[in-house]
Amino acid sequence: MCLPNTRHQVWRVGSRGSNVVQQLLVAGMLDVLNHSGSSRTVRVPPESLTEVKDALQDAGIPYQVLIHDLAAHLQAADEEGRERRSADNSSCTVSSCPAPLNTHYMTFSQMEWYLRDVNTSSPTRITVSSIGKSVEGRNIWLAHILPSQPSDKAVWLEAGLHAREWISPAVALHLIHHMITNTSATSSVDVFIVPMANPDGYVYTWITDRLWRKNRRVNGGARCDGVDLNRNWDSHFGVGASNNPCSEVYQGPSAFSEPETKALRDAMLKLKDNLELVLALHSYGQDLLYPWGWSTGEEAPGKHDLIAIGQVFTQAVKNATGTEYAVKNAAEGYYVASGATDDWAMEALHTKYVYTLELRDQGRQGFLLEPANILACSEEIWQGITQVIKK
Ligand code: 0X9
Ligand code: ZN
Repeated sequence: MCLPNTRHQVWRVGSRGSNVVQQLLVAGMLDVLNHSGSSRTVRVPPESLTEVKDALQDAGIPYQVLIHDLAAHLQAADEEGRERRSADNSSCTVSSCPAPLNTHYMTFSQMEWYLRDVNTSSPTRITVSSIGKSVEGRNIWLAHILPSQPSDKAVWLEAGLHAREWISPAVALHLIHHMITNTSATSSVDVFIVPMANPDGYVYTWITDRLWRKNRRVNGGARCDGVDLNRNWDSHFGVGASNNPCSEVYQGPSAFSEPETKALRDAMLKLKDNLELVLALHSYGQDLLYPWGWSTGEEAPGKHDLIAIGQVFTQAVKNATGTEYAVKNAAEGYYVASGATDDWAMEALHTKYVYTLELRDQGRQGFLLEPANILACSEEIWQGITQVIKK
């Protein structure tokens, strides 16, 4: 059997290589696994090994092979995980899950069991509904956590848009749980949470390829599947993204070509006038990114308030667990990339406080973050969000 990522390698590319790396990413020749720090860690598929090596050598950029066969590496890591998982006593039983899991990541089915259970058991606190279906027909669930008094303020949280960033939906589910068990913190706002915005991609990371990022669109006529849902929103569509279906940052044939982004857009548009905060949960980096992401040349409206409230958030996180998050501009701190949730919310909805939150860690485990982080990561983000909501 040929596993995905067989003979893919992971390389560390020297600090001056970010422009070349960006070009190779857009050309579909590699996948960037980190975005901050001095060097870039990239996954290089076997068919591009020579071209990537030549491009780096031509530019005089040093690189180092960190992992020679990613499939073998992931399999070894999974075996360790499997042993640990079997030692865990899961609180989900077949088709029921009364609380989100702390000791391991949840499958999409387990997430659905949990959402169905809370919807039934806490009808005065939460309403769960489907806002649309994915390419493969899975539901995109929206949890509306109800305030205890009528409110005209709303907060929107999106999670799981990138399939491999497993900590994002895990934290979103814990936030839902905090909000329905600790009613006072969000008693005066309507909170809307989409805990899993890309269910097909997520299922694919469980079954086939743990490092899958995009959705599962079959790109007619192309060799490669998937659209990067954080390049598919109608905000400066196509800037800092790729029109090559084989790229990890493939923007899709047109803005909102994907049912997942359309469903999110339509649900957000209904709340437009009340939305005060939009937060997109991603990983990793421990950074709170504010717009714009599409350009380094223009300042986002209310930039100083975005930074000030961002600092309230990062300070609360630090007070909770000691974890350091940094407030950065998306384009300057990471890279120029358009068509993302954050820029669209700011541009089209005029929401004042819009961020992309890159959760734990800073790259030691990266996308393969140990589930032992779920509880503490959720707790610190919960503290950050409650402090921001109070302001
Ligand atoms: O590249 C992204 O979509 C985000 N980083 S991730 O590693 N989770 O993929 C950052 C998006 C920041 N926002 C914009 N560039 N607009
Ligand atoms: Zn992401």
